[in-house]
Amino acid sequence: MFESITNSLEAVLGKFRGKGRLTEGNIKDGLHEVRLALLEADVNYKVVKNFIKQVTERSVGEEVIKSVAPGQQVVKIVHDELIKLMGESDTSIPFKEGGQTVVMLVGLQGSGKTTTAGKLARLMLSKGKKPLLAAADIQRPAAVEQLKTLGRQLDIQVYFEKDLPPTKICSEAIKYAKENGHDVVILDTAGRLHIDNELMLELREIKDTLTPDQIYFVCDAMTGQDAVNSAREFDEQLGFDGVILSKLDGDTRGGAALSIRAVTGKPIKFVGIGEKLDRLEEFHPDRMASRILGMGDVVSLVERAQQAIDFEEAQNLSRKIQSDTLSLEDFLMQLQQIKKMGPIKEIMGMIPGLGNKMDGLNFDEKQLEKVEAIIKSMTIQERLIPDMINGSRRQRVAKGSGTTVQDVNQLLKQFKSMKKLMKHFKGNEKGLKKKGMFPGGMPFGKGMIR
Ligand SMILES: Nc1nc2c(ncn2[C@@H]2O[C@H](COP(=O)(O)OP(=O)(O)O)[C@@H](O)[C@H]2O)c(=O)[nH]1
Ligand SMILES: [Mg+2]
Repeated sequence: MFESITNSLEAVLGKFRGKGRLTEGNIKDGLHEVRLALLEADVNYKVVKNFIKQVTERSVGEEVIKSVAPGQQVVKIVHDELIKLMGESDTSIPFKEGGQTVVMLVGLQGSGKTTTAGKLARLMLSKGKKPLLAAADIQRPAAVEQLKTLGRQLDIQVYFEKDLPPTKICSEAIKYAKENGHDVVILDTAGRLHIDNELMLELREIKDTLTPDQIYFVCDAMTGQDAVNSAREFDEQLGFDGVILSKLDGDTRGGAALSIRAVTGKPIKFVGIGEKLDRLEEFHPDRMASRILGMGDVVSLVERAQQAIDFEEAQNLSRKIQSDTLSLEDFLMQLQQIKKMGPIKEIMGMIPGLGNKMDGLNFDEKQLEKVEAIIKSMTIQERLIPDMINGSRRQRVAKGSGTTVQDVNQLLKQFKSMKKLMKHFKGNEKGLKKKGMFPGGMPFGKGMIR
């Protein structure tokens, strides 16, 4: 999902992240590239124009927060504006108290209406509803059979009557629902390859006769701007309450997801992410923005870091690393700051590129506590000059921290190799800074946060 837009935005924003200082000039250059990336993703050009304007205003105007690198801040602004673009999350289906809630699905042929009808019915079933599906697409002979097959899979009834016009099928279905205790009726209507008068007349007749409670426009995310244009047409000619974006699993560019709300003013309620009936998800703009930026959840990470990490202290540390005077005391402080950010596993999961590789890995929080206990059992002098911790001192520290001498040995060894690693980076300070998640490239142990 979104591979291509993610790759291009990642490249552009990566350049921002490397920058120590932002000027109006380099913000403009960078955002020019963001603009190209969005256009390439088939985002509506008016939407792009407005988007860049918003981001520029905020980036140039925003006061630089002390504890976050300026480049990170731009990423956060782009992220926030992406969310705004997709609007407030609105995934509710307003069900009527008593009586039948009628949901009508409309859209072009092949956009995914029938599949979505099945998915919605399944979802409603899981919410304790008793849905009825109505097969009102008599345009394609196979369409009724397709819906019936889905109904059988779900054990949900499908209403159809031969030789009746679509409006009549729908009204009969609602009548049947009333008589048989169905509280929701989902109307699966016909589409055409293109919008034409005949289709609109048919849909308007159903709408005017039955006044459905909700009309959802189903469109194929993979068709990008075409989907957005047909959404606009349907909204103007028929009107609808929300969008269901199907085939997002095959969408590498994200253009429809990003523009449809801004163009129609209607929320995306659900997204289809596969052919199977359980592949329907609620649409959450914030999660979508993170996915599009391909950053795990770098934004929450920055937010947490803002809260937990003291910038002055971080700079101080960075200086110490560079002058090779990092002590176990500093290390302890780092550990405590990381702990403030939350459970390690959660933090790791937010790191771009690491997130999904974390499944199955078992992070032992206790290990961190052990390390903390060991360092706390050392005297200040020992923390500052670890080399002085000889055999008997190791025994004392182990006893004091409730660990073993092996544990103490291991920590001291790890600390030593970590320092060696940093010394190696010292000659290549730029590299370290670039790798660093935080100002000054503060490393968290052995390549833990990069
Ligand atoms: N990959 C994928 N395929 C989908 C999704 N939704 C629908 N499809 C496929 O798109 C094709 C057209 O769907 P259909 O429901 O018949 O569209 P309709 O003509 O609007 O009723 C079918 O082959 C579906 O399996 C989705 O979310 N992901
Ligand atoms: Mg269909």
